[in-house]
Amino acid sequence: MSIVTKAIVNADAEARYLSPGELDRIKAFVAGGERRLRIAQTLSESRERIVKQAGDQLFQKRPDVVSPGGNAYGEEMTATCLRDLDYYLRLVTYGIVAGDVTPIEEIGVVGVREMYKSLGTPIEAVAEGVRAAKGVATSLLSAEDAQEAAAYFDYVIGALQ
Ligand SMILES: CCC1=C(C)/C(=C/C2=NC(=C\c3[nH]c(/C=C4\NC(=O)[C@H](C)[C@H]4CC)c(C)c3CCC(=O)O)/C(CCC(=O)O)=C2C)NC1=O
Repeated sequence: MSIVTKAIVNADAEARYLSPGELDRIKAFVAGGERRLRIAQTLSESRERIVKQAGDQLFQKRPDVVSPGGNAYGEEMTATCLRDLDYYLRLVTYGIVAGDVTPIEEIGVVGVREMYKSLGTPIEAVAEGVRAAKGVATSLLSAEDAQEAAAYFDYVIGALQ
């Protein structure tokens, strides 16, 4: 849900007009729209590079995950691991566009610990991979844009801890 939809749902639940505070937040959301779209566009266009470099950094830091017995060992499993990093990058772009972490939460965070536990995937290594993706992604952005994007990566990293 975007913050616009959220504000409308909340206001309608009480059959009231949007409050001045809600209108202010929507105003800020709209004013930042171009910036958020620009960030999402850069990250979408650079997704292959971001995922590749994040994967390289992760496997350098955590060679165990791609070694025999590791959860991402073997070509297919390594590809699945990189796919998960791509999933999280995609969800981060959703959050940035929506100006809200709810899409990330609903699609990729609810139940994620249990899921990785049942797969035998070391969740802290997934978090490490997302942290690496954040580093690569923010290096492609201006300082201001990087700060905005970082918040969504941080949300994912926090959820994976
Ligand atoms: C968009 C929301 C979404 C997410 C997040 C998601 C994750 C996800 N990752 C999975 C597997 C996996 N995920 C990994 C990932 C890793 N292993 C490691 O050691 C590394 C630390 C890490 C990469 C950073 C691996 C290797 C598997 C396959 C595990 C297996 O089949 O045994 C699976 C099991 C099914 C499958 O293989 O596709 C799911 C559902 N699926 C979704 O739809």
